[in-house]
Amino acid sequence: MFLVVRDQDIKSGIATDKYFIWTERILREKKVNPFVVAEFTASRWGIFSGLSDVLKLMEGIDVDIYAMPEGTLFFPHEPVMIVAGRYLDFARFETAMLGFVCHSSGVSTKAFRAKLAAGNRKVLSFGTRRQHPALAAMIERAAWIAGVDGVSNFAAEKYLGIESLGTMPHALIISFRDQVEAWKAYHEVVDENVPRTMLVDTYCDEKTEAIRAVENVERVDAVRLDTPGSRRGDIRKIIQEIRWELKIRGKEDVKIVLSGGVDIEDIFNLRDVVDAFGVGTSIAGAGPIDFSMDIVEKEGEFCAKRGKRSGMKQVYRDWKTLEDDVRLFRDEEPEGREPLLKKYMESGKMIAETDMNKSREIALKQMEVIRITGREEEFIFDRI
Ligand code: PCP
Repeated sequence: MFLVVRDQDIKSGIATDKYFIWTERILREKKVNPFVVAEFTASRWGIFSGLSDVLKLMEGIDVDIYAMPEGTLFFPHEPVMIVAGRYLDFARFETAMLGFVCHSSGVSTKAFRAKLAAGNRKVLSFGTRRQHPALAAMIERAAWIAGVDGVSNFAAEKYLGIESLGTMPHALIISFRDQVEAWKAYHEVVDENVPRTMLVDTYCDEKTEAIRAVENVERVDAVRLDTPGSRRGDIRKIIQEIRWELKIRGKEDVKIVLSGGVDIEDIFNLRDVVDAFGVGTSIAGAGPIDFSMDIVEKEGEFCAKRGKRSGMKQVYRDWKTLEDDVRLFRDEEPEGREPLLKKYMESGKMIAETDMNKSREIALKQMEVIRITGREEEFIFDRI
C-alpha cells in the first residue's frame, strides 16, 4: 500500500544499485568469483547499530560475518563489520547492508551525543514523526541502544518490546478549549503509573499555565514546555521563573520537560535547569554515517583500493581508556585488551544473537568512561 520496498524484495536483493547487477553479469560471464574479505569502515567516530537487520538479510547466504556488537563506539577507519565469502554471493547486498548500518548508526550516534550532553538528565526520543512511519521501530531501537531514557512511538511496544511513553499534544488541550479541563481529564483517564506531565504552553505564558496546573489539578508530576524556539523570552529565565513559582507553592518536586526543536547545544546549555528533554528532529533526523564497504583481501592476499588499508583486521580495546589497537586478524592479541569484532554468522548461519538491551549497556558503559576520562565535550560537540 505504501511506497516502501517490501521485505522480500530487500531479501532478494533488488533494492540494490544498478551497477551491482552489471557487475554480477560480467563476473558470471567471465567466470570470475574470488573469495574476498570486505570490511565496513567510516572516516568518523560513532555508535554502531543496524547489525541485527544485516544478519537477517544475510541469513542463508554463504558468508561469514564478524562485527562489533551494536552499541559499540567506533573510531575513524576502524572496521565495524567484516563480510567474508565468494564475492558473487553478496555483491548485490552491499547497498542494503550499508543502508541498514549507515542509517541506524547515524541515529544512534546522535542519540548518544544527546544523552552525553544531558548529563544525569533524561533524554526522550520524540522524533519518529519526522521520518517515514515504516522506519519507526528502527529509529526507536537505534536511539534506545544509544541510551535514551524513553521512546514515544507506540509501535516500539509491539516491535521492540519496550514501553513507549509520552505526555499530551496541544490537540488535547484545544479539544477541551480549556487547559485545566484537559489536564484534569488526563489525570482522570490515563493509567495511574503514567507520569502526569502537563503541557503548559498552549494559550498563555508558560509560567501562568504551570501555576494553573499545580493549583487546579490533583496530581502534577511534571510540566512540559514545547515551544522554546518561538518564545521571545530567554527560555532559561522562563524555566527559572517557573521553578521559583513551583517552589513557593510547595511543588519543587514537579519536573520540567523541554521539547520542540531541542538540539545538542540546547541540551548541554540547559541541563542544569531542565529535568528531561524531548528530542525529535535532532535524533530521528540524524544524518547517516557514511560507512563504505571495501575489499581488503582477495583469495588470501592483501589488496585494497588507494586510501584504504588492506588485510582483515581486528580492533582491540582498552576499556579503561577506550583506546583501540587495530591489528591484522591473524596477528597476536595484545595483552589486557578485548577484541571487539565477534563472529555473528558462519556460512549463512547465525551463531550469535544481537541484543538491544545488552547493546544499550555497552553504550552507557562507554558514556561513563568518556565522563571519567574528561572527554565529554569532545564527543558532545563532535570534535574527534
Ligand atoms: C511535537 C512534540 C515534540 C516535538 C514535536 C519534538 O510537537 O510535541 O515535542 O520534535 P522536534 O524536536 O523535531 O521539534 P508538535 O508538532 O508541535 O506537536 P504537539 O503540539 O501536538 O505536541
